[in-house]
Amino acid sequence: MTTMADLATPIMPNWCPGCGNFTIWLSFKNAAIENGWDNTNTSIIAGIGCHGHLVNFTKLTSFEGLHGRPLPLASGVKLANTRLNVFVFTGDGDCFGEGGNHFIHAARRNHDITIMLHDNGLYALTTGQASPLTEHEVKTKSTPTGNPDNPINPLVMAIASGATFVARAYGSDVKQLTEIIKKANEHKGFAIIDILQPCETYNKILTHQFYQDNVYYLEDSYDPKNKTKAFERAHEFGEKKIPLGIFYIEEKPTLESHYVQLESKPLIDIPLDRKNMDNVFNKYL
Ligand SMILES: Cc1ncc(C[n+]2csc(CCOP(=O)(O)OP(=O)(O)O)c2C)c(N)n1
Ligand code: SF4
Repeated sequence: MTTMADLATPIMPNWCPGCGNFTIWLSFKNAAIENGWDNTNTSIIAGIGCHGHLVNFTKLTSFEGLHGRPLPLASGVKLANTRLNVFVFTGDGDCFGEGGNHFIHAARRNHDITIMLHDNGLYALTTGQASPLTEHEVKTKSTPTGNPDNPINPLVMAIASGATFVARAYGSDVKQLTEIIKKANEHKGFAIIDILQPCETYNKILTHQFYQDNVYYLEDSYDPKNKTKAFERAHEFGEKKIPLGIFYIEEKPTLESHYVQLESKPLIDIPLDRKNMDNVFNKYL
């Protein structure tokens, strides 16, 4: 059984008051407690940004990689130990700017990992520059006369790249986010949750109030197996029309399931054969 105390570290969060990261962190810990995730069965990997600080406050085996690189790290962790639940905490800059290329390839390979996208619509740690998810014409520190770029739609990008579980949540709806995290982890394959996360300090447009006024939940009758519909709904965004929920689910073999070497046990349980390693080293080094 995992408790809140088990997940605590001596380090206190250093996020700004009201930051949307707090409730994402809480939702993840709630899911961990409900599912018994601990150091023996779960690993968390973060990118660089305000979101990445989370690894310092959460007592689970963790790694904070280079900016934009949490996905290759997480895929490596999963390949080495397929028994682990592997979560990636990444920002919209980290995931789609510096890490955009990694995102496409991790999704198309259908690695069995869960991506928690802390989507605050800009680069927060570096004080509010435009990210690849910043809307066109929005003024930021790096785009004082309005963003000339067109944004990436993370849901559309995820479905098009081959992700097999694609959802969106509002970070302050702890109940819904906790449920979606559990479902994303249960799903066998590449799961991404686009988490709408207000940045109190630098984003004066995508605020708590804005989301509270404009989000709604996908209808019970919505079928997440319909890819065409998923693309259609993923394009909805604006006043009174920001849908939340699970947009797309596809059952498909994971990358890890294709390796016969991983069928009986994880790689970490197979002892290194020194003789074979020497053959490899002698041949290539
Ligand atoms: C290769 C590289 N480029 C740029 C930086 C500087 N940098 C550090 S954090 C950051 C922004 C992070 O933004 P995001 O991923 O959206 O996370 P947030 O801070 O919003 O949570 C940048 C540009 C870096 N550390 N490494
Ligand atoms: S700068 Fe924004 S994202 Fe970073 S801790 Fe402060 S409110 Fe949160």
